[in-house]
This record gives sequence, structure tokens and C-alpha cells, in this order.
Amino acid sequence: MPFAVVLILLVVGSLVFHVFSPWTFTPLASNWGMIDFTIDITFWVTGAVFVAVNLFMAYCVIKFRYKKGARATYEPENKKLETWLTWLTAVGVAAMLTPGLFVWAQFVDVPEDAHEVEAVGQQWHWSYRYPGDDGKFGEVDAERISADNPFGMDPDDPNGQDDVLVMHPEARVPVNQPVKFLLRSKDVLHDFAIAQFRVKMDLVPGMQTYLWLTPTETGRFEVLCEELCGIAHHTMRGAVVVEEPEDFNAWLAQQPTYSEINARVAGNAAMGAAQYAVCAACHGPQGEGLQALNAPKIAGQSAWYLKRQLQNYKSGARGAHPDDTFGKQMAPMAAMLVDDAAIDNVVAYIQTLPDNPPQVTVDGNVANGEKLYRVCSYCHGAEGQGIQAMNAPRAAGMTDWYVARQLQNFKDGIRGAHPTDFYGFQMMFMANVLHDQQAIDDLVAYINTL
Ligand code: HEC
Ligand code: HEC
Ligand SMILES: [Cu+2]
Repeated sequence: MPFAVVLILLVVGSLVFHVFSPWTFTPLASNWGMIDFTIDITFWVTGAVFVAVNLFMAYCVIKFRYKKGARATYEPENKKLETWLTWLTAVGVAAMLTPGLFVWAQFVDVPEDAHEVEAVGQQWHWSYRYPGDDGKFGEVDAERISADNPFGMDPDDPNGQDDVLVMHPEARVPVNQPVKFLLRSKDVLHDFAIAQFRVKMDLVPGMQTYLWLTPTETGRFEVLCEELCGIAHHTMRGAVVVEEPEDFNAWLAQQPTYSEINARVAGNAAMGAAQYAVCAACHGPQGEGLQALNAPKIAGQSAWYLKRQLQNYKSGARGAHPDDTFGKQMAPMAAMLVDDAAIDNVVAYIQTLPDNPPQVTVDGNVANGEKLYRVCSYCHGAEGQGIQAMNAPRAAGMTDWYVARQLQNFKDGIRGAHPTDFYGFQMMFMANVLHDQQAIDDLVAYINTL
């Protein structure tokens, strides 16, 4: 009897939960209402079967429970019942599968007027490419991928010169126009998914896959990598911003093309030296860092990372959190660098500064720190040297008290929580594996040995 009650409660509980659950679908923002319809049918069919089977089981448990002296009769065949069950099952399965076939037929049939965006996945972030004014993508080849050519573009292909390269994980598309996402992976399997659009597709190294949709709402929608196998795919967050065509065109026009990126002049260290005079007050004349002023060592840090941080401080992606006491001191300094050329120049100057080892100020259990560092090494390198392809900066040989504070800031959401701080966001997930101050100290003590 208690078992029958449990079965009935299970059914009632599941139904109540389904109706009142806080986990509902995100509002639909694309043309794929058919996919919701398919899922609804599946819910109805499997829900009805679930209720029927479990209630039948409860009924049997009650009806045929042990009675003294009662004997069961053996009745293996029942033609009528079997015919009924076969037909019901066939109808149920067909009801679940048929709409899926219709949706799939539409899913692989891309409208002629769809414009194209390429989404490139790599461990662990997204970047995007638009075909430019000629509407044609240039040739790419995985063999050509390098730090200077992250898309593997063919420098001699005329179609590629006007390709627009978006190096960060936020793409934009115009509302109410069909868009085809071409999907390419540089390394392992990834999966491009946007909940509000109801679409997802795997990225397979060595081949190009695609999906298409027509966004019907403006807004910012999160891109998730829904690949399960491998570490850190959950940190591969990005976004697709859907906006009015005018806004989209204005944005696209501002993005650099492949040939513009190639034509960029390197920063001028001599001009940067003048700008650095201000920085020296806090970061020290040699960029060695001054703990008394909470300013870290920046000499010896990679140029790409310094540039991105200065841009983040300027745009408010970093240093704008109300509790970010030290970031707030830095943000107005970055604002003094008027344009990208000024940033390039000062960074070029910082690259000329000597890379002296800083004083060690943090100690902890190195053996424990080594264990904790294992996961970090995927992105920051076994020697803590930093890996540009992972967007992860150098951590070894930098000011240790600053590294410790950043980990705490990531943990507390003081750094990395801004919606356009794409890479800081990733670190926020990672810092959460460090449970307390002791873990941070142990880890930093280990980094000090690298
Ligand atoms: C008023 C003091 C001050 C001045 C002047 C200053 N900074 Fe900073 N800077 C800081 C502090 C404090 C931090 C650390 C912020 C934190 O802890 O989050 C910082 C952080 C940075 C970082 C981030 C380093 C990292 O590893 O993430 C960079 C890059 C940087 N500063 C460059 C500069 C440059 C270039 C200039 C000159 C244009 C400059 N700073 C001027 C105080 C200053
Ligand atoms: C999935 C890749 C990934 C992993 C794993 C990872 N990081 Fe990071 N880390 C990053 C990225 C990307 C950044 C740069 C964030 C930015 O641009 O603001 C970063 C930034 C940092 C910074 C800030 C450096 C500075 O100069 O401000 C520290 C400190 C850091 N990571 C430490 C760690 C530690 C310790 C671990 C292991 C617990 C770890 N990271 C694991 C990707 C990763
Ligand atoms: Cu992934």
C-alpha cells in the first residue's frame, strides 16, 4: 500500500511541478515556433504515457495485493489488448516524430536571402567573421592559424580582404532577416546554442556545419557551448545582439576588415614613453609595480593582454563595479589614452621595460597549490607563462599580492561580471574552484615557484 501511494504522489507531484515549475522556456525570439510545438507534443505524449503507466501500476499494486488464499491466474495472451497497445504506441511515436521531420526539412533548407555569419569556436571562446561588402568569405585554412592570423585567412585571396573579423565573442545581426551561421571549430567538438532562438548545432573540426534562423526580437541573447565532453565548455559564453538594421549596419561599418587589421601600424614606444610618465607614478618607473599604491607589475606582461585591459578599463567592462576600489583608480587613467594608437604606443613602451622578478609577499602550502593549479595550466600554461590563444595572461613572475587579489575579485564578482567582460567572465567560473583565502594563498605560493 505505501508503494502505491508513493506512485500516485509521484504522478501528482510531477504534474504539479510541470505546471508550476519556475524553469520554463525562455521567451521565443526567433522563427522556430515549430520547435516549441514539437517539444510540446513530446511533453503531451510522454506525459500522458507517464501518467497512465504509473497510475496503472498503482492500481495493480492495490488491486492485486497479497490476500491470504488468493491465487493468480496465468493469462499470457490477449489479442485485443495487444492490438490496442500496438496502435496506441504507433500513434504516439508517430505524433512525436512527424513534426520533427517537418522541422528538420525546414532547418536544412536555408532561405536564399539569408545573410551569412561565420562563428568560430575554439577552447574556450567564440569569434565571428562577416563576408564584407562583396558578400563572399575569403578562403581559410587551419594550417595558417597563428597568433597574428587567428582565423587562418589566406592573405592572397581577394575575397577575404574585406572580411570583417570580430575577435571577441559578441556577434550582431539585424532583426527580422534570416541569418545563416556557418560553424567552424579550430580544435575540438563544440556546440553553438542560443536558448531563445531554439537552435543548436555541433562544430566539428575539419568540417563546416551550419544553422539558420530569423531573429524576431531585438535584444542580447547568450551563446552557450553545449558540448559536454571536455573541460570548461561551460565557460564558453558569448552573445548575439539582435538590433534594428540601421544600428547593425552602423556597427558593422565600424568593425575592422582583414586588410585594415593587416595595415595597422605597430605601437611607437618613443611616443608611448611620454604617456607612460603618468603611469609611472603608480606602476613604478620600470613598470615593476608598487604595492603601497596597489598598482601591479605590468612590465613583462604580454602586449595583447595589456591592450585588452586598457580597453576594458576605458569601456567600463573592468573597474566600474562599485566595490572595485582599485579598479576605480585605474579606470580614469586608461581614459586618458585617447585612442587605440595611444594604447598601442604606451603598451609598446611597457614592452621595452626590464622584466625583473618581483618580491615574494604571499606564502602558503606549495604542494596543495600545485594540485589546485592543474586546471589553471590548461589556459595559463604549465609554467604560468600565459597562452594568447586562450586569452589567458601570464601569472608567474608577476606581483603575487595582485594575483591573489584578482582571484578574490573574480570570486566575489567584482571583476568579470560586466556583460562585455567576456574573458573576465570565464575567470569568474574558474576562481570559484578556490574555496577560501587559504586555497588562494596556496595557489599563489605555487605560482611563485614557476
Ligand atoms: C593612480 C594610480 C595608477 C595610475 C596613474 C595608473 N594605474 Fe594602472 N593600475 C592601478 C591599480 C591600482 C591597478 C590594479 C587594479 C586592480 O587591482 O583591479 C592597475 C591596473 C592596471 C593594469 C591591469 C594589469 C593586469 O595585470 O590586469 C594595467 C594594464 C594598467 N594598470 C596600466 C596602466 C597604464 C598604461 C597607466 C598609464 C596610462 C596606468 N596603469 C596608470 C593604478 C594606476
Ligand atoms: C578557461 C581558461 C582559464 C582557466 C582554466 C583559468 N583561467 Fe585565469 N584567466 C583566463 C582568462 C581568459 C583571463 C583574462 C581575463 C581578462 O582578460 O580580463 C584570466 C585571468 C586571470 C588572472 C588575472 C591576471 C591579471 O593580470 O589581472 C589571474 C590571476 C588568473 N587568471 C588566475 C587563474 C588561476 C589561479 C586559475 C586556476 C584556478 C585560472 N586562472 C584558470 C582564463 C582561464
Ligand atoms: Cu566548447
